[in-house]
Amino acid sequence: MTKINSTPFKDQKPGTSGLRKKVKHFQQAHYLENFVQSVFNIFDSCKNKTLVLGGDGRFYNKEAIQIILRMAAANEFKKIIVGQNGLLSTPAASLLIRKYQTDGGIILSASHNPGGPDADFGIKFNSANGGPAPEKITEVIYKNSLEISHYFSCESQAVDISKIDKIKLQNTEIEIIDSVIEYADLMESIFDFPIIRSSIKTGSLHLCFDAMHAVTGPYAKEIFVKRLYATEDSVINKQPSEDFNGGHPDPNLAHAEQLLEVMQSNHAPDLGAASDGDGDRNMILGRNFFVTPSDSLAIMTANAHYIQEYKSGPCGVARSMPTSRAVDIVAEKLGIDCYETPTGWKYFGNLLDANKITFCGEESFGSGADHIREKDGIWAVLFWLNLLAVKKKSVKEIVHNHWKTFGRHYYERHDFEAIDSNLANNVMETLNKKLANLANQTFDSYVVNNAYNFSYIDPVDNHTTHNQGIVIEFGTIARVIFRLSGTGTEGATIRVYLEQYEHDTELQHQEVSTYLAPLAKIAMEISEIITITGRSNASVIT
Ligand code: VG1
Ligand code: CO
Repeated sequence: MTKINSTPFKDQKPGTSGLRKKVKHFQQAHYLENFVQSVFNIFDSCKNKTLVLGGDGRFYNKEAIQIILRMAAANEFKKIIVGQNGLLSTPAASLLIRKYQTDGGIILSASHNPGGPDADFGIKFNSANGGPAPEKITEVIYKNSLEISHYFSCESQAVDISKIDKIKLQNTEIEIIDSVIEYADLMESIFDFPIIRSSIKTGSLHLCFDAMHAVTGPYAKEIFVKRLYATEDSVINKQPSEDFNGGHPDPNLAHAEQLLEVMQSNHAPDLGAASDGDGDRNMILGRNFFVTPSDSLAIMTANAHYIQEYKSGPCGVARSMPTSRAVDIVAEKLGIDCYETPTGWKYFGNLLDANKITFCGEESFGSGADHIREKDGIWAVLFWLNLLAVKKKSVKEIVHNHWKTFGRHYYERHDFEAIDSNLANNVMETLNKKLANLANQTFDSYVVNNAYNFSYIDPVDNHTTHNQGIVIEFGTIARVIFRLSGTGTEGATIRVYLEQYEHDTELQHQEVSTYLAPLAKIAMEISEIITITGRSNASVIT
């Protein structure tokens, strides 16, 4: 064991989902090591502690795993469970932590951000419940990172993680496992595979899943092709690659171009789906039809009883604050609680652990349930497949019927990316200053009834989180929300979320951006984004 002196980096505060920086930033001497030791230091002693370790396979994944293994051995961990070849999807990591009751896990991923030597890398710590470490832990990690004076490592050859094996590194046991089978088994225990399989076999259900050259490829092959008999070509871009084949592994209409083309073609399958770099996000498409993630959560909640596992309906649901209120209406009808949390999966953990919710979701293409403590891309796809197989309706029909029953929440997110941080902060400050005087002001035909900076008190442990985004409500009909992203690696990103409810069935089939244009105009006017940042258009609209 070697003790290596080091000095703190001041920028290791975990964001919405772990620490994310450019690869080159992580490659600075001691940078990764300092953060990892800051994580290890949350334990009084690492002896007898076990961890799960893996990542989405992006550039620097392999090197980082070797560094962390050497540090784990020097810190005298009892055991580290590593994904074969260093690969673990985020949902699979969550499953392994829970199944093997480890003391937590380290997931190397920058999720939907691009990969490669000039792109992004990230590291997340998950707690023993399998979920992203809650704020009270990330605050300790950050504090540790500011006080660190040394870390421990050891001399060793690279550990061969390409084969299923158990190896000793000093006194630490390293177990290399293939998570695909275990994850697929869990999915098979939740969903009705025989009914999906028979729909696929008889040709009444076709699927196209886009793994976006990211981590879900092997999982998708095992589940959709091997266990559900979908054709080989139903899974596209299935080979994980260090730079996601030069693409942006973000499952949305802007980045999943190939899938979009398939779903718009004459012979489009019934369900199109994609997942992100680390496999926790999902996009759901019907034939020539896009399902807004907020709607997906509402539809899952309304249709849960069609799935055997959820036949008695969810016990409660949760959504992140900027996620549309579509699920709230369903929850009200079902007579269950609906929680509104800050952005980021870490806020759902307590609610899931306390059995207050069964499903949760975010507008950012994330949905999940109580089977693990992360959002789960393939789970969401299987939910939809199972639903289609049981209901024998198209994706579009299911969504249209949902709107007819519950009304439609038109929804759009406008991202202004890579803005100078000072200017972005200026936008938020300007908004904050206006809040007190916004109530009762009228913008066109919209009247502000409430304007506030969102805070959250966790109903389980009363932990309070402030400054989670600015909300301007126009009654129950419309909202605009502004917040700064916590996952970017370049300048700041301002996210503007637009939501408007339409009960009139005649008006539920408009073009989204046309329908929301008046609201978008008001959002720009109130926030002064154009004047302050000089940007008149969003970089991405999802
Ligand atoms: C974004 C999304 C948020 C999500 C987070 C992590 O965060 O908006 O909903 O939980 O990414 O997703 P932000 O702070 O940039 O808005 V992932 O798939 O990166 O783990
Ligand atoms: Co992700």
